[in-house]
Amino acid sequence: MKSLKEEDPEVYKAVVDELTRQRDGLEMIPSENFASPAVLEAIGSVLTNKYSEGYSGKRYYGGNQFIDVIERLAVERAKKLFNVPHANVQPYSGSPANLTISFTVCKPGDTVMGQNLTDGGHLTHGWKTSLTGMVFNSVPYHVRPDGYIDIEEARRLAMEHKPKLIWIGSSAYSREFPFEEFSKIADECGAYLAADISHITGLILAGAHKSATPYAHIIMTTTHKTLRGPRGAMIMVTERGLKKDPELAEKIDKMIFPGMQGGPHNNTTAGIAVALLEASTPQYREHGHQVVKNSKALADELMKKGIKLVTNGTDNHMILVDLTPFGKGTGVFVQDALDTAGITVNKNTIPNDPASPFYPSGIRLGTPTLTTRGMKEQEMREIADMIFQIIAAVKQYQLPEGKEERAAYIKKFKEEIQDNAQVKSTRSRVLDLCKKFPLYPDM
Ligand code: DSN
Repeated sequence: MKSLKEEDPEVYKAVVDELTRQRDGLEMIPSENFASPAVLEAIGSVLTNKYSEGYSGKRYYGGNQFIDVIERLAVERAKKLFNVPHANVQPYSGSPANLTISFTVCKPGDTVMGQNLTDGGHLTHGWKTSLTGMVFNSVPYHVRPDGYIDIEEARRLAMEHKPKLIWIGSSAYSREFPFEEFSKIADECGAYLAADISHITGLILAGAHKSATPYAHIIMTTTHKTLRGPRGAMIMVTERGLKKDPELAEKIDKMIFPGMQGGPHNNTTAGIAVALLEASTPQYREHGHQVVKNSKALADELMKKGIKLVTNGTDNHMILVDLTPFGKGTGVFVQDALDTAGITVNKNTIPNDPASPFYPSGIRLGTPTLTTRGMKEQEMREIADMIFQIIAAVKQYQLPEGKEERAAYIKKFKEEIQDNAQVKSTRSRVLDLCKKFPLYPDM
């Protein structure tokens, strides 16, 4: 039995390089986070060796006595923390979990409603290229011109199209989700309300965002975002869900296995259990509030410098920057220049984006990983300045209309940006800041 370094030096090197990249850069993709060493240990454990189709105490394979202990711990911790009567911790990730929910409460051809993808929604809430948009009749709702969810439009569409399932919760929305209003809409049209709280789970557990539990019938969360666990997901059924259908929990379980998946990823289940334990501490509560304070500080500083934000601010861990004042489709230039400077963000559509999802006019920023490293408001102000300097350094680049011309232009841009003095000086500022907030110092 050899170590990774001895067995496969190429993979080992890439892993070490990735650790260095994470250490020496500012990871600002709002859906990412740094799992604790305890979570990493659990997911790198021998639990990955075991098959355990079924659920605790009801498995199709022998030898599951310890896997049962782990899955029960994860389930009980989830039920307690989210105050729900049922939790399934086996979904491989958010997309299969959302497919599971859709196929549990809808039949092919039924109508589903979710926030439109280019208005900040998620693919699996009914977008045309996702199975949820191919199999079901998708009626999306949108955000208003001010960037907030258009609750009135959602109500009108729901009454007109009578969806079986309504989604609330999305991937690029920087304001508190109107769970209560959507709960009323779902009740009025007879739909199930599924809250996809993946992005804000950690904030909910910290008390920094309203909980979905009193309002939704079903809750889905991934476990690797603000929760800070391994890559995975959970589906929970609330008291309201059981009131609507007393068999809903069993139906979800059956749709996960055998409907959607085979053997659960037991190493992930253990990591989820650990992350949930960590999330029940006072330190985690403080951390969740700091994530939001940092996000607000970053947003305020960017706006002070004249940068436009969708909804003019944030209530959560995320900021959506509107780059249209610098030209349409400019997200790609800002993303790549920031990346070169060691600040990782993702280009993102903004509501009513004048360009396309591949060349959008915004970038999405987040504070979870920065907060996990221990950074506070002062560092956010410094980072806002770095982002501002980079935007200023690339604002002369404009996306050409023609496809071929575009490819050549971006290639040239990428070369030029390597030698850009502003990008280089920002890179050293990033390195200095990262050194002050070391990541995984014992690894
Ligand atoms: N890809 C995730 C995100 O970045 O928000 C959502 O699934």
